Amino acid sequence: MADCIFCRIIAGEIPSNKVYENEYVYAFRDINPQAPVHILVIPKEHIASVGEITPENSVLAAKCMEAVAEIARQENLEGGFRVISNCGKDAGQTVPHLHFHILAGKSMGEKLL
Ligand code: DGP
Repeated sequence: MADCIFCRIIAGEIPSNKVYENEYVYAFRDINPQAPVHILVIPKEHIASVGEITPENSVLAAKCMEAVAEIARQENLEGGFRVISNCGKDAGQTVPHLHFHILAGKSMGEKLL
């Protein structure tokens, strides 16, 4: 989508700090990190959010999860990491292109909020 920031990052029109890439997935460091390690994993095909995952496109969500595991190995996140996907207004989603935040590098405790 021409007006999607993350589609433009995938296309190389907006610079990003790439962490990982394969045929289906692109991953890069968040511009506004909220943990010492903060990586965004996105499908190369535009899907607006988790709420738009269907039987036809769910393989791309699975590819994102495979990439999360690969990135965790690559970035040596043996201490653990958190994966978050904000979906819609109440969750604070600001970019309407499916993305999974990988947060790591500090102890986050047991509570999610
Ligand atoms: P969310 O609130 O879940 O929609 O998170 C969107 C994230 O995307 C937010 O943490 C900041 C990040 N972000 C937005 N624009 C850019 C950008 O142009 N480059 C990078 N690297 N990250 C961005």
